[in-house]
Amino acid sequence: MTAERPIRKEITAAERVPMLHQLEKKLLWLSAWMIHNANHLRPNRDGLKVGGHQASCASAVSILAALYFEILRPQDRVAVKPHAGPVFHAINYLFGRQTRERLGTLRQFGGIQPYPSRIKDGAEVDFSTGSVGLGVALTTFGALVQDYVRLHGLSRPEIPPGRHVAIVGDAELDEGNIYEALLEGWKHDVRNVWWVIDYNRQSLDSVVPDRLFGRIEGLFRDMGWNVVTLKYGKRLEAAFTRPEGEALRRWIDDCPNSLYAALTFQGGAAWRNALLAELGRVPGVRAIVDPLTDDELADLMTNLGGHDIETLTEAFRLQAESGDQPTCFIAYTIKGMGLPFAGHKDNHAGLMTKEQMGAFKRAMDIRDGHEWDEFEGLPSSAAELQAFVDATPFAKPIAPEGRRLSAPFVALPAVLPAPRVPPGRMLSTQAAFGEILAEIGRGQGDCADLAARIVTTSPDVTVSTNLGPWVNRRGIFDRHLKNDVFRDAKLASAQRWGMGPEGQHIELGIAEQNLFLLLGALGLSHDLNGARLLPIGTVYDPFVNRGLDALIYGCYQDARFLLVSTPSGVTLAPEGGQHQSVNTPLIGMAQDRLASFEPAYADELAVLMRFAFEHMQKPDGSAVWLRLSTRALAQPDRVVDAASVIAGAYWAVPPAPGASIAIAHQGALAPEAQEAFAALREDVPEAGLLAITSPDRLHADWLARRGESHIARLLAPLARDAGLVTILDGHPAAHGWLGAVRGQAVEPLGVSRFGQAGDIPDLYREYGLDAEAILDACARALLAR
Ligand SMILES: Cc1ncc(C[n+]2csc(CCOP(=O)(O)OP(=O)(O)O)c2C)c(N)n1
Ligand SMILES: [Mg+2]
Repeated sequence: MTAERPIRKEITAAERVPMLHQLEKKLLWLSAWMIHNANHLRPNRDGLKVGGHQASCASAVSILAALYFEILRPQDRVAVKPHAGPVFHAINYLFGRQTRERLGTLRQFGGIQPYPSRIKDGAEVDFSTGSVGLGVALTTFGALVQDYVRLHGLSRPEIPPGRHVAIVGDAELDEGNIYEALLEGWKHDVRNVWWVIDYNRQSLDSVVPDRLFGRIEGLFRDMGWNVVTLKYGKRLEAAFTRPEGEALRRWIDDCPNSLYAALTFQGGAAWRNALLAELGRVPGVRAIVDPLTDDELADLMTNLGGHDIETLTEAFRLQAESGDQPTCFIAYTIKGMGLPFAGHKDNHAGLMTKEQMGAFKRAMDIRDGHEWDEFEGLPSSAAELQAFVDATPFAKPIAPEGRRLSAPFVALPAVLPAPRVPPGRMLSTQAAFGEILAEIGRGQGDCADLAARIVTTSPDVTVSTNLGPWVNRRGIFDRHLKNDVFRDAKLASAQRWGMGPEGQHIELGIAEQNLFLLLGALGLSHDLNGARLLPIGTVYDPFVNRGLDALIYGCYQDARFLLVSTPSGVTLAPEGGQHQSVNTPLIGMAQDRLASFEPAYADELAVLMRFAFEHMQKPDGSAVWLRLSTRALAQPDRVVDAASVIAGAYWAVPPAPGASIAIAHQGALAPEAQEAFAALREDVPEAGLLAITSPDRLHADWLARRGESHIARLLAPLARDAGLVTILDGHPAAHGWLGAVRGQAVEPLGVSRFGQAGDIPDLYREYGLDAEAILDACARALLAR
């Protein structure tokens, strides 16, 4: 009797290759099977195609196998191209971090998402992907944030710095945000990033893509990146070294995209015909081609770098050993490699038929009923393979709590230092924001912890959004110490901007998508670095739209940040229509995981900033958005009701019971509402004046609690048929819904057309925002009763 063979832990690189091959094969099977199962083996109740991307998965299995089972370390953080989601989950399954049951739930309600999702797929997902280009760029900002955390001494000492890796679909390189991120990464000397491009144009080097790729390669190099091109695998490289093998290389190099793809799809006989037609008279090529069967020839001709485990692991290892320069790997692949539609141009959404799947299953040696088995159909024993997987570096946990790290709560003062406002002082919310932040920036007393964890950022609007005084106190972050030349030369400037590793403001170029990607990365630092940051990003309100997809993406990842958008609305008057925002209050209401506010006064702002710092840290909290203004308002002398400001509204002047009308105002239009209210009161003394700080919070609370909601209680004293005149410097639909709370009629005032240059009196008149327009609306509301 032979005892069970002992499993050797230490095996050589050469011995590892066959094991990696087997795992690669398993990933190909499991990803295809997950998608097949979702489409063909679950009941379909609505007749819709379930979908999935077997070809995109097949394209990336070798790259992912090489990375996860050989190269990645626990501290590395990865963005997997969206359409390789099933491969990612199959990998976690082999690591024992995903269950067999869940593999069967791909694209099912409550199941595995089509594209890796932090909030829905759990702790193994480092970065969500789906909107192409964003996940790739996020790795650059993730690396920047890791640098920031380490240089500020906030990182966990037992966790070494990780590499930020993106597995990139080649089409993602068409997204402009990629190039914005490359430029910003260069400016900040971001290192420790790898982008591995799954270059599956299903062809090699027709003239156009080749020249295009030359360009892209050049772009990466210009930005200080190392570029490693993995075009051919070991077997083709070996063939090229044989006598006249260079002729074969030239032929493939020159083969147009479409022809290479078509031959890949057609298989060995077609390869032979094409080769013999052109190279049949080259004896060296005949010597390579003739001894091979059709299948062997097809294997050889499709032996590209991105499908060759040895080529991939060697290149990755070499690069990992040679330092932390950002590196782009261009890995040539075939879309659908190993599947019946390999190379077919229409294969992106293609699914194997039941018959094709049957044949594939037989070829993979999978027995009926064993489709989900971890190591079914592989030559090595399950025990050997599991031991191999368990001994890979990535199998070790990054920390006892798992991939999602824990980070303690940052202590906050009971109240934030509010600006000094002698009654009647004129102050805008934007100026107040600058003052509050600068005061926190002193880092005194109970603000010390808070000041240390705030990190600000702005896309070239730092000074014009009043971050200047904070930056003067806390400095600009730079990996390298740099002097302020103006200060050294004693040239007068209000901005004293020293730069160094201790700085707490990250200055960005003007691209707003980068702002939101950076806020996303900073806002995940507690999870990814185990160090909680309180990021604040400032931007002009209209240009939130310019970065909107990246903002939504940040929210989708559950990143925690404070967005301060200012100035806003037509109130910024002389700047004109492109700088005047209309739709942003509606975005604030509609965006999940983003609590949006628009305060009118400094005391409200101080309450909301404190709320934000707390809400950003709560497990059930979210990011926060404050829409501010440059219009200075006379500050009230009062003690504000913090809970109501946070809930979204309070009565500035409560109505008498049964009142027939109320005016509700938001943000910088408070004076117009107050003026109109004073006039209204002369005729209707029971009227009320409602100050709204957040239609978003009011609306969400109303949806959740209806009659018990904050707004329902606020409106309860008014008569059932009372009129509500509402006003904000933004789209009136933000308030239109208030009529549904208790069935009262609403006259919503606001802006629904592009703004234009002018002064406030002219613009408020033109857009119906002045006291007269409010009184007209009151008259209409009262008449309509
Ligand atoms: C911003 C965005 N636009 C469009 C899409 C729809 N879409 C999904 S995949 C895809 C092409 C992906 O090609 P590539 O990145 O090369 O991936 P692969 O070939 O590896 O499947 C497109 C346009 C998307 N997901 N995101
Ligand atoms: Mg592609």
